[in-house]
Amino acid sequence: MISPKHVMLMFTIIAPSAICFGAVYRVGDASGWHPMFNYTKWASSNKFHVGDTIRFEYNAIFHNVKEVTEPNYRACNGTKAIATYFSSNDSFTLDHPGHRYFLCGFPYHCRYGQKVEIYVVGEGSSPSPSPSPVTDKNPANSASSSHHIFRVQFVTKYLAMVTLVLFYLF
Ligand SMILES: [Cu+2]
Repeated sequence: MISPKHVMLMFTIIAPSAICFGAVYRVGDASGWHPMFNYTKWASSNKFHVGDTIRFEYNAIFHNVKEVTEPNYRACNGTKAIATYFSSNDSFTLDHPGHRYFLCGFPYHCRYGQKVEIYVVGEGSSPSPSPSPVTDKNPANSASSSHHIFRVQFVTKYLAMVTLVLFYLF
């Protein structure tokens, strides 16, 4: 039998978890990863937290992803990249706070806008609101749906765990 106490307990456990699970952002949303897109504007319209994931999707014949230092980002210099990725679907978990810099290493692509700076805020800084309201602003945005799927997966796993705990407690 489920008493109000049990319901309260479940909410106490679930409520904080709903805002802690990492969101998944497709870089450029529906536009993906290519030149002639304002990734600075895109990045500033999202708030990235430790634990979130960013995903670059592109045609590997025409593009790649290079993580670079800040000076090389400013200079669009991909020759001394920290790492280069070219799978056409590269995900990065934002595992620490701070700035990360990515660009496309194909000639002139960075100069035409194919570069993105990601600022990651720490877990401890300000109670993180769910980023969904931001991504939901654009209904044509495919990223919000994939992002949502991820969240649902996590919540489902978490619910299973909570059910197990409750089973042992009561
Ligand atoms: Cu490119």
